[in-house]
Amino acid sequence: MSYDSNNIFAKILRDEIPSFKVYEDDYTLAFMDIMPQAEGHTLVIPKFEAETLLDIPADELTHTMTTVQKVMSALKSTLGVDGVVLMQLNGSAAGQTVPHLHFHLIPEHLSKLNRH
Ligand code: DGP
Repeated sequence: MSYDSNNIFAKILRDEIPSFKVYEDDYTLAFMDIMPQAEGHTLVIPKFEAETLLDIPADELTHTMTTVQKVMSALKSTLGVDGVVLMQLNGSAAGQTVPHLHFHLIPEHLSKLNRH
């Protein structure tokens, strides 16, 4: 499938629309999700033009996962969260709404489990 360079995350990568960036390097960008499922909900994306996990070469994926690991570590230490959900959707049938590969990092607190 051909990559749509007008998708919203491509525009964020080109700084055509604003985002709250938390980490950036030559290969990846991490920024806050505009519709957070929890405080600190962060998205990590490769700069490589991939629509889904099936469209990214292994070396680019390695860079992306390295950033996922760094951001997860930062979320744990700065927010003091107890765990982080890593979520990644491929294709509209799976719920993917933005056609640029992205990883959701959703912080979780143990106290949430204790709420009845
Ligand atoms: P998904 O369903 O996995 O494709 O999730 C897409 C996520 O992207 C969703 O949680 C909301 C977020 N999102 C959509 N548009 C924007 C935007 O313009 N800016 C930011 N920061 N996040 C966005």
